[in-house]
Amino acid sequence: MEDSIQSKSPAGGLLSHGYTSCAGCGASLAMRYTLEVLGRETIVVIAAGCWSVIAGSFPYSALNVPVFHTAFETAASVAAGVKAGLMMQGDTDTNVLAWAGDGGTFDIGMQALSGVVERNEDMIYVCYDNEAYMNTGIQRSSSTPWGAWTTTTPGDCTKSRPKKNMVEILAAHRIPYAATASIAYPHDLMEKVRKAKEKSGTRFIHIFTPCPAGWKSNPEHTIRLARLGVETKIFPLYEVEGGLIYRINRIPKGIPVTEYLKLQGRFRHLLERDVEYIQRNVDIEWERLQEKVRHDKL
Ligand SMILES: Cc1ncc(C[n+]2csc(CCOP(=O)(O)OP(=O)(O)O)c2C)c(N)n1
Ligand SMILES: [Mg+2]
Repeated sequence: MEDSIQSKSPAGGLLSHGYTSCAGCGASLAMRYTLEVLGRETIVVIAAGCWSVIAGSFPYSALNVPVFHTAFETAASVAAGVKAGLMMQGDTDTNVLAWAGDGGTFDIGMQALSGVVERNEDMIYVCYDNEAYMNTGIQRSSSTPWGAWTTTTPGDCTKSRPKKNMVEILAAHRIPYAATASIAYPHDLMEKVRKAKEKSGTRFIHIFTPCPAGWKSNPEHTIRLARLGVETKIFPLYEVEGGLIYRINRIPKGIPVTEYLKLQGRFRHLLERDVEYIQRNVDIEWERLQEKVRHDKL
């Protein structure tokens, strides 16, 4: 099989060796797995963020597919324009992949993304979520979880609001396909990209990508954290068809959240009661997600 995780060079040659991420960067693996499935006939539109740097600066590129580097807030609208241009040329085969971080998706790119989804523009949009504006020095985003330290939520002023639920917002748009994925489960992630590739309209994949620099974690723990995120129920793996039909792809082991939190310096200051608060909220959100699955079966 040409496109397999075991390929010698990352993404079957579409992601070159020597890309300039930090050690243990989860977002790099997310791109690798995504391109493994989408293949060479893909144009990637990258919003300002870590991936603007990881891909390299012109005339060099670590990606062996065409890349359109664009402004922070415009991944979705530029991807829609690229798709329109391809259609004008009669090209219906090339995949258009919008690629943005959590800041470029949950915050500043939200309006463009909402417009694209409402018009059901034909593209795959991937948000690689490292839960802060990492490229500019670890500022809080609306994806940063409650209680986390960032440079704009320092000391006693750690994040006091919960993480925004982006998949729910897109489900409310009745998006044809939305899914969560984690780099610790590459087969599930790649299956979701494959599913998205086969569909048309706007398809959204939210990938959980730990960041050692911003999470103050050991680069060796990136995959462990990506796995613990899922197994603690903090970041469940699920998909939504048509904004209405929910499917959970993996039943989490229900590992206590403390196992996940204790590997990260950004949570070092948390007291026991804070950890209990996080656990309670995780359990409530998990119950809510299960309700949505049950509701479909009625
Ligand atoms: C309008 C605008 N505001 C601010 C910036 C500076 N900026 C570039 S990347 C970035 C953070 C990106 O965060 P995210 O989307 O989460 O990606 P990450 O850096 O974490 O990969 C910021 C604030 C910009 N390029 N344009
Ligand atoms: Mg980010």
